Amino acid sequence: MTIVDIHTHVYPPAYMDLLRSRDTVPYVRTFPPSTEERLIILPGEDSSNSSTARGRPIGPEYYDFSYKIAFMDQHKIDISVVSLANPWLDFLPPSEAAETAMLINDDMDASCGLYPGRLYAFGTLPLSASVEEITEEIRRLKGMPWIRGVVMGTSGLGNGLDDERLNPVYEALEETGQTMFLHPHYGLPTEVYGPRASEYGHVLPLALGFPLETTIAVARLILSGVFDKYPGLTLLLAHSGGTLPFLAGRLESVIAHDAHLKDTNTAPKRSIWDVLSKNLILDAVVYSSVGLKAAVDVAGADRVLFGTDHPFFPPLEGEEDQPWLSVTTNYKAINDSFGLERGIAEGVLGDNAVRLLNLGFGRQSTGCGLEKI
Ligand code: 5CU
Repeated sequence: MTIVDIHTHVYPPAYMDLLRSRDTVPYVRTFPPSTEERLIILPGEDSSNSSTARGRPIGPEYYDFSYKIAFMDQHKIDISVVSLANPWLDFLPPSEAAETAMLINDDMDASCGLYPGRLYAFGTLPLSASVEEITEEIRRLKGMPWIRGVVMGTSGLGNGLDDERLNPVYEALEETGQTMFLHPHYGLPTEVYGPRASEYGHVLPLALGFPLETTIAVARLILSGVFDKYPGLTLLLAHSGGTLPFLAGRLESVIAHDAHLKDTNTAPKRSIWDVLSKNLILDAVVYSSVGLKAAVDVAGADRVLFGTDHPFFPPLEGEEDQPWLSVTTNYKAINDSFGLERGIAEGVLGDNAVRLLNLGFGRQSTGCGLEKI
């Protein structure tokens, strides 16, 4: 069995330099008297007075590829498809974006090459640059040995993913056969969390804001007809598609009842179920068999892929040497859901990723992740 982690992040050294040079979100700095570096990336987390709510500690597990490999070994992961973590290059001035994307992508590809067959990557796009520069980078990525697609947030060129100016980007992704890994960052407007939000740490924005952001972004893409126009476009959705598996029926029904869409003949031509089973791949980063079974129900057992979200959600203090709860929970959900149907479990754990992302076979697993739990 090959175990593949398709949702695993890194901030390569060139990106760390960028974060350390900044003093507005996103940035990395220390808060004396502590000498520990902290990473401040999420909208809203800059203003908290509490040190444990203000960003998160950042160490070499975020930027040193040898830590990624050690984490993989600890958790019996054979292959990882790494991606730059949020907020990618969204915040860069247009004049710096294209060059920085090339630097980061070259760095990612070369780092994967140091561990042949164990690391692949999703590239990063210079989304504040011109559309020509973005599509040029997509075509350049296609020629890189370890790159298998691109990671993207939900803001697109600034107006979201249903922006028609993105059509050349979708066209280039479809044409080059590269998967777009859609990942949240911006969440919901912070007011929805209320005046007591900071008392609740990161729970509301991460547990709910992230998946709802993804759900809305994909719904907008479907409504805009992007999948009618680009039927070969493939998106991998973070966190099992947010709440899309649960709400797909409602979305479909509301579309069918909308007089405006009917009058203007603008309803998407393909059903959501069809898009889910042909254009969307869901990760298995959902931490329960309830969510995982819903993901498999809507996308199909051959389109759900194991992931960890490493290095986010590390063990809390005192548990550093233990297997990561965030990982064992996802292994357990796979075992609880499909332990008796090994073909499905093996597909979700790695075979699907190998096939869909053309990973070839990594070194043989030293053990099945399920045996860990
Ligand atoms: O803990 C967090 O803030 C995050 C994040 O920003 N991005 C991510 O992918 N997971 C957790």
